[in-house]
Amino acid sequence: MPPKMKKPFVWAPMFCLVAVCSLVGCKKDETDVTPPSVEILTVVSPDSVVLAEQSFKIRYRASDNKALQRAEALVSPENPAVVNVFTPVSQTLSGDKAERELTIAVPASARDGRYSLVVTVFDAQGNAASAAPVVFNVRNPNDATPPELTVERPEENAVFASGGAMRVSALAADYNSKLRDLLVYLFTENGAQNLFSEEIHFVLGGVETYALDTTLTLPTNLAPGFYRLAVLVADARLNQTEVFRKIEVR
Ligand SMILES: [Ca+2]
Ligand SMILES: [Ca+2]
Repeated sequence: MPPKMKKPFVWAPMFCLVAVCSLVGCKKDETDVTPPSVEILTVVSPDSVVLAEQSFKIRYRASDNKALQRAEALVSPENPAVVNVFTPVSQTLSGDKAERELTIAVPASARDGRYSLVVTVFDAQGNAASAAPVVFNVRNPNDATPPELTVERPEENAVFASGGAMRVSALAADYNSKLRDLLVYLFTENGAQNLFSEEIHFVLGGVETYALDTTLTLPTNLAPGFYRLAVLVADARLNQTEVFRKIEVR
């Protein structure tokens, strides 16, 4: 009966596995799938203005059916064109209830505008819940960043006629102290002289972005040759950006 002799050796490992499972509990454990709850207790009102390099505190209350693990505060600008310079703030929690404070520091490079702050709480199983966003304003009185400026028209080396029309289009943006003025100049090739008879000046009055699209008339007495068109934009603290285009008059 040699074949039957082998059976105990085949079944023995499976029996052992079942025995080990019954000892350590291989049946699926009851997993916590209930997220925590969180609410903000001290609210920063939407009209609140926080200066760059200052900080403020926000108090929240959280609870979980089992165990809280951590809280995280994320600040993000409401305007998606603004680069987020805030870093997340994290806080370790324990127990099933917590009432704590988070300190939010406004970076020196934060731009003016509205921001929203979301506090999210995680339990030990990774279930998460977020409180309703808190909105606040940032003002940066130390704006040393010049505006952003892109000139779309005219293109480099575009050709025009003396006395002819020239379409000028540009996009300007400043999210700190905001846009104040936009000027257009036409210089001789060495930049010596502004050739427009009138000042081409757009008063922007504190907008964050401005799209220029205008048609200017070139002076009638331009000799054939190359000229430089300059578009200059200034923010409220007179930081300036200037973009040049070389044009040809034939
Ligand atoms: Ca839970
Ligand atoms: Ca600026």
